[in-house]
Parts: sequence; structure tokens; C-alpha cells
Amino acid sequence: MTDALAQRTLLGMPSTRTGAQIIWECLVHEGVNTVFGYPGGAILPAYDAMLDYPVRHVLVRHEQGATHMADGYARAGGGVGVAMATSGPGATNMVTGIATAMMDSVPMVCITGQVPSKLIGYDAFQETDITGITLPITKHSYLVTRIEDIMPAMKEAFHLAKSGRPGPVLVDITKDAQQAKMEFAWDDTPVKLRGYRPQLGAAKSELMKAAELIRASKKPVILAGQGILQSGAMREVRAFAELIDAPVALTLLGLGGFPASHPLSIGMMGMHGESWVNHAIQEADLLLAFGMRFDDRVTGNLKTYAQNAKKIHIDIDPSEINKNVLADAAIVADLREALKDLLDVVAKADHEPWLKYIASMKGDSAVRDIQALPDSGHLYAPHVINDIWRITEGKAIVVTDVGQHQMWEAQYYKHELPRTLITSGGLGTMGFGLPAAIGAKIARPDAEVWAIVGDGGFQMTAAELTTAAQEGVKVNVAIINNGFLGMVRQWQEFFYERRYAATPLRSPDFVKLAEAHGLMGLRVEKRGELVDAVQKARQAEGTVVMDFRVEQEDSVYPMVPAGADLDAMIRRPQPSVLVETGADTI
Ligand SMILES: Cc1cc2nc3c(=O)[nH]c(=O)nc-3n(C[C@H](O)[C@H](O)[C@H](O)COP(=O)(O)OP(=O)(O)OC[C@H]3O[C@@H](n4cnc5c(N)ncnc54)[C@H](O)[C@@H]3O)c2cc1C
Ligand SMILES: Cc1ncc(C[n+]2csc(CCOP(=O)(O)OP(=O)(O)O)c2C)c(N)n1
Ligand SMILES: [Mg+2]
Repeated sequence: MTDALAQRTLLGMPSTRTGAQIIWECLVHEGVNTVFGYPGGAILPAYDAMLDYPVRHVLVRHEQGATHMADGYARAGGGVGVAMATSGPGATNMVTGIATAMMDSVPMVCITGQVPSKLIGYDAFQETDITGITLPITKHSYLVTRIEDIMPAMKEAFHLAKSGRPGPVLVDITKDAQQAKMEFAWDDTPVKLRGYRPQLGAAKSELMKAAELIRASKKPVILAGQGILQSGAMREVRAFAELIDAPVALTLLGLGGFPASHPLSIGMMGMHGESWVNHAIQEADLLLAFGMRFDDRVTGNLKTYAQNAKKIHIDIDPSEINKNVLADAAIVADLREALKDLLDVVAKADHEPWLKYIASMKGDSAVRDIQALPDSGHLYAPHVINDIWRITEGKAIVVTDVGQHQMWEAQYYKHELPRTLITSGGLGTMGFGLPAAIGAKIARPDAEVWAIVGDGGFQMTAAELTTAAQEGVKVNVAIINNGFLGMVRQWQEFFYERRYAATPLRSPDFVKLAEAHGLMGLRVEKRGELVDAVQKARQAEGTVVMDFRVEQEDSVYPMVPAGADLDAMIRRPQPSVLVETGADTI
């Protein structure tokens, strides 16, 4: 830090600042060291001031990329991601990324420039009502028109983004507010907002109700969601599951919150979850929902969902309780705190018969014994993902895009550690994978980061390859290239008589595309070439793009059709090239 900078950022020292400088003062005080963004007229004062502050700016190629990078950065590192853009088209380009973060409760602060306050409402050049547009997809948003409101808005934005149920907050700052000057001193008194008290403790009466339900249960299932990661409750969930000897099923966003190799882990639930997991949920007498929101991809038909089970729901957001599934005991609290309390009042239990029964259901189910499969000359996406899992020893951070490859990742990459799967669950945003992987790598430079993407989704934000090249960020990009918008093709195969409308997909030569960016490109067409190529990519210095030419018309099994009963799963037709057995030989 230069002397001039040190002076500017001295705590509590009054000095004259522009609004633009105050933005950076606030960011530095909030501990931000990286901002993902793209400049333009209305945010130019802030960009000019940026040069004097110790913050890395990552120049993206599209503002959607900035929001996904900030999102990946937050999910991988656990902090708040920050994205910046100009007014009008810059701000509207952020909308998809903001909605993605909102649906998956990701802490993010987006700063946009706005036209001068006097011009608001006059259709000024690049004027858009971005606070209006993003009202339903932000946790909160601010339109700041006066310099003296910048610091309070920024402080509140960070507080809101990361406290309680996290989420994205937008701060839209007019150009004149950025250009104005005032005496400034950082105020480090904690933010207090009337009516916003997210850290509620567990009510004693509900805790006791929950303890009684647990005591009476013979067939419990823990439903482990993303709230585990958000509250940092991995250790408590594990201690709790071991104490009451209950199997743990995970949501897509919960994967990594409980180690896949733990004997009590039974796998993913829901539309593309393991069949025995969905059956166990339907037969359970008690569901313990830990930081999960009973998404429709998880429950299937609500009318027939786990009808014999009592439900204990622990969630920090009271609006989630009784939203989709009625709770018999509802604990509105931070999961980690609630589990600490519950651990004190719950007795040790033994559910061996129930666990054995669930294990027996694997016999005719879909643990996919793909490693034992003789090489038929075909390359299947599960091969690719399972080999990446084996080679990286399950320790990489994997960021996916959206589609079939995303589901195969969830099924074939076994996550042991929290924050090692980053994926757009709620919004299902294609184009998320590559930029979010870049953000994840910047947050965790020590980690090996893979982007597993489809040929369709990759093309939505492929321009961010240049960002990776310019920033010297290494991610390994595995394109699961099936020549189709595969997940939609699968729905057409199952539900639209194979009428493949607008799903066959032509792509550029991905190897040449990589090379045009000065990056390494590799093509893999046979299973025998897979391992060497993956190793080569890992050893290469920069970002590598791998074009895996996989079987074109394979489908993800099992599948619960949308709205069907959770145990009404479509299974892989037999005989099949991919064998499903109960034995996982890996
Ligand atoms: C193609 C596709 C297929 C999919 N298929 C499946 C599938 O088969 N199975 C599946 O599971 N998902 C699937 N999904 C994802 C699904 O849509 C949801 O995103 C996912 O199920 C949500 O998981 P969650 O409830 O754990 O996480 P979130 O939606 O993030 O909810 C987390 C919950 O935890 C709470 N919380 C946050 N912090 C705390 C805290 N500190 N303490 C307590 N509670 C807290 C929040 O309030 C929230 O209610 C699919 C998505 C796509 C795109
Ligand atoms: C932005 C966006 N547009 C459309 C969709 C609908 N959609 C979901 S999966 C999918 C196909 C994805 O194709 P691809 O990226 O090739 O992945 P694959 O399913 O083939 O693995 C589409 C179009 C979406 N989720 N997001
Ligand atoms: Mg595809």
C-alpha cells in the first residue's frame, strides 16, 4: 500500500473524499480484494478512483460473466463476491447472474453506476431502472443519489448479503454522487437494521418436540442441504448423524456438506437422485431437513411425498417453514447453533435394521459399475466424470454448467469436502460454469478447479476464456460434447416422441477455439485416451479446454418425471451398454 493510500484508508481519519473513493474505501474496509467488472460512462468515476486502491479488478467480457465469477468466488471461498458494471446495458447484463445468486442464496454485492440524479426519469443515455428490475431477485437494493448515503448503503449491503440467509444486494450509485466530495471517516459501528434480526435462536419448545420425534423414530432420514455449508455445520451434522445413527441423503446443493465416503451417506435425492434414496425417503417415518428447502426437484409430487414421515425442519429463513412441506417441529435458527442445542438433548440411537434395509435396496439399483465395464469403444459422459473424480482423488473444486453433464457430475464425482461442488441449482443457469470456475479459482488459488460444462452452456459464456487467459487463471474445462442440448433432448426423447426440435447443436472446433485464445486444447474421442489427456491438462500451466466427444443420445437415469411421485422413477432400459449393478467396485 502506498503512503497516499495508507492515508486515505486510515481508520477514522477525517479527510476529503469523492464518492467514487468512498466506494473503494468501503470495499477495502469490508475486506474485499477482488472485484469482477466492466467499465462504462456512469461508473467511470469509480473506475478512475480504483487505481489508488489495493483491489484486483478482473475485466470480464460480459457483465453476466462478472456476476457468475463473483458467485463462484463467494461459493468457493465463503466470502462475499463483488461485481461492478455501468448503467443501462451493463446493469441489465447482470440480471441473470443476480437471479442465479438469489435462487441459491449466494452472498454477493453488485455495484452499478447510474445516470446523474437530475436526469433520472428523463430517459437519459443508458438510463435503466435497475433497482426496479432487480427488486424481486435481490435480497435488497439501493438507489444512492447523494454522496453521504454511499457508506451507509455499502455497509448495509455487505451486512445483508452475508447475514442470515445470504443473497445478492445491488447498490446503484448516480454519477453525481460518485463525483461529489465530502469529509469522510470510516464508521465501524456494526450495522443495525430495524426489523431485520436473522440470527434467531432455536425455540426450546420446538427443540423438545424435535427430540421426542427423533426418540420415537425407527426409520429416520436426514435431508442435508446447502444450509450446512452456509452455516459451516459439517462437523455438527456428522456428529448428529452418528449419534442418532441416521442415513444422510443430500440435495444437489448439499453435496460436499457430508462426506460421500461416510458409511451413513446414502447419496443424492430427487429427480436424478439414487433410486434407493428416493425409496428410503418415501418409506421413512421421520425426515430431518437440515438447511434445505424442499425444492420441487427434490420432492416430486407433494401430495404423495413421504406421507408416513413426521418432519423436522431447521432453516434460518422462517418463510421456508411450511412453504412446501408441513413441519411437525420447526426450528428457525442457524443450523449449526440449532444442532449444538439438539446434540445436548438427543439420546444415542441404533438404526441398524433400517440402514441394512436401505443398503439392500441398492441391489437392484443404479450404483453404476462403470469402471468394470469393458471398453466398448464408446465414450460415455459418466466415464469422463468418474475418471476425473478418480484422478483428482475427489479433491478438486468442480464447477458445472446446467444439463445432463451437471447431473452426471452429481452422480459420478463423489464429493468429500464442503464447497467443492459449485452449480446453479435453483435457476439452472446455462453459461454459469466457465465464469463461476474462474471466480472459484481466484478465491481458491491453491485448489485444482474443473469446469464441467455442456457444449451448449459453454458456448453461452465462452468469451470468458479470454478473461482466464488475460488474468492468468488456470481452470480445466471439460466440455461434455454430445452434439445436443442434451437435457432438453432427453425430455424430448421421453415425453415428446423423440421430436428433436431445436436441440441438435453444432459447435465450433473447441480445440482451435482454445488455441485462438493462446490456450491448450485437447480432444478425447475414446475411453483409452481419457486418463492421459486429463493428466496432460492438469500439468499444463494455463487454462485447458478439453473436448470430450461423448455418446450423443445417452440419458440421465434414474429420472422422476416432473411432478410425478418421488418413487416413480424412469430407469435405464435393459439390456444396456452401461451396466447398473449393486456393486461399486471403485
Ligand atoms: C437440471 C437440474 C436438475 C436438478 N435435479 C436435482 C435433483 O435431482 N436433486 C436435487 O437435490 N436437486 C436437483 N436440482 C437442484 C434443485 O433445483 C435445487 O436447487 C436444490 O435441490 C436446492 O437444494 P437446497 O434446498 O439444499 O439448497 P438451497 O436452495 O440453497 O436452500 C438452502 C436452504 O438452507 C437455508 N439456510 C441457509 N443458510 C442457513 C443457515 N445458516 N442455517 C440454516 N439454514 C440455512 C436457506 O434458508 C434455504 O432454505 C436440479 C437442478 C437442475 C438445474
Ligand atoms: C440460460 C438457459 N437457457 C435454457 C435453459 C434450458 N436448458 C436446460 S438444460 C439445457 C441443455 C443444455 O445443453 P448442454 O449445455 O449441451 O448440456 P447437456 O445437457 O448436453 O449436458 C437447456 C437448453 C437453461 N437451463 N438455461
Ligand atoms: Mg450437450
